[in-house]
Amino acid sequence: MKNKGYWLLAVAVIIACLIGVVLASQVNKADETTKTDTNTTHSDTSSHSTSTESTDSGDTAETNQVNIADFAFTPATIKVKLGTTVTWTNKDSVRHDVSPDTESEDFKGSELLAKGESYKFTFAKAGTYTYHCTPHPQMTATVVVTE
Ligand SMILES: [Cu+2]
Repeated sequence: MKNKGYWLLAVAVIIACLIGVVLASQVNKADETTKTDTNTTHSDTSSHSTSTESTDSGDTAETNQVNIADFAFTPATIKVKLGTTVTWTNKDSVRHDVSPDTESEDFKGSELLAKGESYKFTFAKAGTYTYHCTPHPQMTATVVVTE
């Protein structure tokens, strides 16, 4: 009698597991479809916004002034002529720096800049220089130096 009870229990557990697996797979499928749906709408809106951004002012600004504010370098990409001195000014109360992804004589990084402090560097060699902020590596930007 006891054995029968165990068997029933075992069968019930197996059935419950199977139902669980079937339900889970259905839920996953439903999730995947909703995910792909939202993805397509997201990519739609993002492509729209990027196109409006590029028509407004362009992602690349021809300026030698870069503001560091709200945890971002603005403009993120600047284009300057050879021999230009670029000035970065920190407007955040948090300290930031200008740290070249590849440190060299062509682009030397700054110390940490407190609020209101500036860093100047004169580019003497053409090239595309990417840089970031050491304490906040998600802050990235680019200087394009043309002949
Ligand atoms: Cu920073």
